[in-house]
Amino acid sequence: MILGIVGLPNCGKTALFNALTGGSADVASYAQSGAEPNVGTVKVPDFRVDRLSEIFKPKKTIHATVEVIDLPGLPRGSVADGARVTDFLKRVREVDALVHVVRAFTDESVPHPSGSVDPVRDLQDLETELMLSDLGIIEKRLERLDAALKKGVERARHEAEQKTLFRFREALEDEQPLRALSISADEEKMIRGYRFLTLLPVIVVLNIHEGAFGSAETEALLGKFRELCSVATRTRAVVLSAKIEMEMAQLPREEAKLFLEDLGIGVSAMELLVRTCYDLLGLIAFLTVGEDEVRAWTLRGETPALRAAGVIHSDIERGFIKAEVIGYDAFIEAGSLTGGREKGTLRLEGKEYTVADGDIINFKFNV
Ligand SMILES: Nc1nc2c(ncn2[C@@H]2O[C@H](COP(=O)(O)OP(=O)(O)O)[C@@H](O)[C@H]2O)c(=O)[nH]1
Ligand SMILES: [Mg+2]
Repeated sequence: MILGIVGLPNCGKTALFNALTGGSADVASYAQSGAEPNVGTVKVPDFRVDRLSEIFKPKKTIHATVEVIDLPGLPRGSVADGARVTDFLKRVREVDALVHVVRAFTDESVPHPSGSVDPVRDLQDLETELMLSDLGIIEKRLERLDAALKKGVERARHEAEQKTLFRFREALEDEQPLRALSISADEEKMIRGYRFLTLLPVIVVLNIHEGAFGSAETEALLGKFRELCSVATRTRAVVLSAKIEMEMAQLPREEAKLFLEDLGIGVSAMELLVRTCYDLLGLIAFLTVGEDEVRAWTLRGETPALRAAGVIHSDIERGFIKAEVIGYDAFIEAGSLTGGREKGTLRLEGKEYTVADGDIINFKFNV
């Protein structure tokens, strides 16, 4: 899972990156330097892993992880400008979801590229850049399709693609992101290679001033953003202060928790974003346990046991025999795997079994 942090320059992308990864990349300097983007790893918080680790006392405890890339700022007009966005476009094609940071904090010492703080405008400005990027790809492809159709090669396939791209172009010209469209499985396959940016799920982060938590203004703004972002278009809006969170990420865990509570912030930015991301992408975790290792693995929801096995190792998928499964809660209730077996809550499942969030699984395989 890779999250790409996007936004206009100076909106707090690098500050958020540092908050998420506990890193200390230079704020503000990257946009100008043209260096490689910051890349980091976030450990997915999961109390079940912590508890299982206490019970099994394994040699290794491994949480699931999410990769984060702090992408170059995308100023207004940059897609039309071409050259300035090559670096951005190259890196953004790797990501599974976007974290779109929108500046809502005021700070005289931090210049705003558009001269004033206006979150709704900025949200639309960046979205426009993404739409223009997709539109550019579509226009180019349509020209080629036109040429191919004139030659009469693979007519049916090319016509089908053209029809889809016409529909996409119309939506974009109507200022609708592609993720708002319903796309058939066939179309999905046809266009996968283009990696359209407005097809990616988006978490919109309202980056507010550290003193603005819970204020009427913040609530109103969040309400407005929630209206603009909807589940149907695979977009969620959250609010945080990247600057505070960045400082917090440098503190010992307990201290950070107290500090956040003092400020009236329930969960850290890292937890908030990871949770929102799992929810938005329909991700779940299953667990493996033992004396050697307690570990969490990430899966898309609705995944059969056979594919889950493949997430651990292709050999386990290839030689799959059965999965021994017990839910986390049932395990805690039974006190042990043996206890679960006696109660019948630990059971054998086959290849087709749909893995549930929190399942503790032991795969039986033979290669
Ligand atoms: N006051 C305040 N300043 C912030 C906040 N987030 C970022 N900044 C400041 O804004 C400047 C630009 O932040 P940076 O993360 O480098 O922005 P980027 O260009 O989007 O990566 C830095 O000086 C940050 O310290 C915030 O929530 N509050
Ligand atoms: Mg930056």
